[in-house]
Amino acid sequence: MSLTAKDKETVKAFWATIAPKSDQIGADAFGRMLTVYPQTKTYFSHWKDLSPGAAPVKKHGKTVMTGVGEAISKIDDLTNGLLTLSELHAFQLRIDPANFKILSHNLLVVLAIHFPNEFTPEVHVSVDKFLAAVALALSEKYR
Ligand code: HNI
Repeated sequence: MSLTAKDKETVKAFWATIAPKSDQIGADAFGRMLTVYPQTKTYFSHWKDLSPGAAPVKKHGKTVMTGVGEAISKIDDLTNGLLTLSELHAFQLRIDPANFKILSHNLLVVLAIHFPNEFTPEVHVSVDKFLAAVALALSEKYR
């Protein structure tokens, strides 16, 4: 299931296309995750307002997108590139890695909504593979 050169090229080009809307995509995907999969809210119970559009939800959506952007820059070696982030989620935050898949799914949904023309079946496959590889790399430190 490794990313081909073509997948990497497709992901990079698509990410460049969505870059201007990155903050909004992150906020929408993250807010959607909290609403549709309420079990994910347990990690953010220290926030006052967990509803879509709330300030901390928007801010963290942006943070996650920065992480995804970093993953793109390390796309050739995600395991090493995301090691620090994996350690943070595993040891400090203790995020159940099942949640990485849930967030990835929500990101795909929001990308499809915002970019109906650019999010072609071909892009869908490559971005899905990329996010699965990111989730795997983030899960690295759990074993
Ligand atoms: Ni995640 C913090 C990236 C999935 C819960 N997360 C971060 C930070 C980045 C990040 C970047 C900030 C790190 C720092 O401060 O140094 N997270 C990512 C990425 C993904 C992801 C790239 C998946 C694509 N995180 C998730 C998921 C959950 C999650 C699925 C829980 C459901 N993350 C957190 C929590 C924090 C966090 C909790 C700390 C938030 C805070 O500020 O309190």
